[in-house]
Amino acid sequence: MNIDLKNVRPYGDTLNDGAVQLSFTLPVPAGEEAKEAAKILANKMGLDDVNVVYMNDLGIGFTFFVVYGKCRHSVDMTQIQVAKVETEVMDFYEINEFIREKIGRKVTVVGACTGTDAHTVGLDAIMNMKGYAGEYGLERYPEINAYNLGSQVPNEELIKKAVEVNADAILVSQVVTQKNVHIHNLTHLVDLLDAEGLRDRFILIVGGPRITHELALELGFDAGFGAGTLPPEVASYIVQTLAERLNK
Ligand code: B12
Repeated sequence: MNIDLKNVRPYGDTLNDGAVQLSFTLPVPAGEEAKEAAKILANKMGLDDVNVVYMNDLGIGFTFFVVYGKCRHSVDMTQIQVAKVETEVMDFYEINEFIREKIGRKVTVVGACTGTDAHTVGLDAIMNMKGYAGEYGLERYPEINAYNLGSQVPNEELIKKAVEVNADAILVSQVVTQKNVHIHNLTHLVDLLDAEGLRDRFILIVGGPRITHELALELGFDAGFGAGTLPPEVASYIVQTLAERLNK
């Protein structure tokens, strides 16, 4: 199939037909007027041939819609550049073998949900023994010493622990982004590390559903991992980066 990468459009039935499905809720009671409002809104969003295929009265003056339409926009893929973690992802066994061969000692990591953030599920997915989505967490790796400090850890405490156990990597989780609290928190951590002359001592990683590698780099971190990250992706990045630094 010949895809024009300069003009990529959504695909439904035939190439470039622009077919899109969209769902949203409007704060108005269900009815013909609400349906028309949904149509007009979808059209304003860039959809032609809008069809409201589902309307559900949520019972409290709110209505949920599913609409189909044809998106009139396209994107030029050839102009897109995204900062992303480039290291090759290895599996559990390859990572442990890599550590034995290329690093020759155990790798130590310290992780925490910092500031006021109490969302531990994401960090646990990466660090916990039992792991996530069929992948073991870092605590399960025989060649990794993993310290999970849990939730609401002050940046000062995280740094103190990282220094105490001579960590190779610091793993920060930030899930809440209201009022940019994650930006303040992450910037504060980097500032503290800089002030204490410790920034280059650690591989500094941040993860969370709203985190991108690009944002992490902007904030002075080495890498950022977003939604759906798996433990071996993080472990692969840590060990390859560490081996590179040790061999410099
Ligand atoms: C469970 C949950 C809670 C639980 C948390 C329990 C716990 N022990 O974690 C409780 C009930 C305590 C809670 C409280 C709150 N929550 Co809450 N919560 C959620 C919920 C439903 C799921 C989060 C989750 O567990 N996801 C599953 C994990 C596996 O995914 P993940 O976090 O994205 O992690 C993956 C990646 O991001 C990445 N990752 C994450 N961390 C790290 C770290 C590293 C180092 C790496 C490499 C990767 C990585 O890897 C993970 C695996 O792939 C979300 C909504 C949602 N559906 O996402 C809201 C949500 C996160 N909560 C929200 C809010 C607002 C709150 C409260 C402020 C509500 C309130 N007003 O009290 C409080 C804040 C508490 C606090 N002080 O932090 C908002 C955040 C909005 C925002 N962007 O700021 C959300 C998005 C809900 C919403 N739509 O409004 N919450």
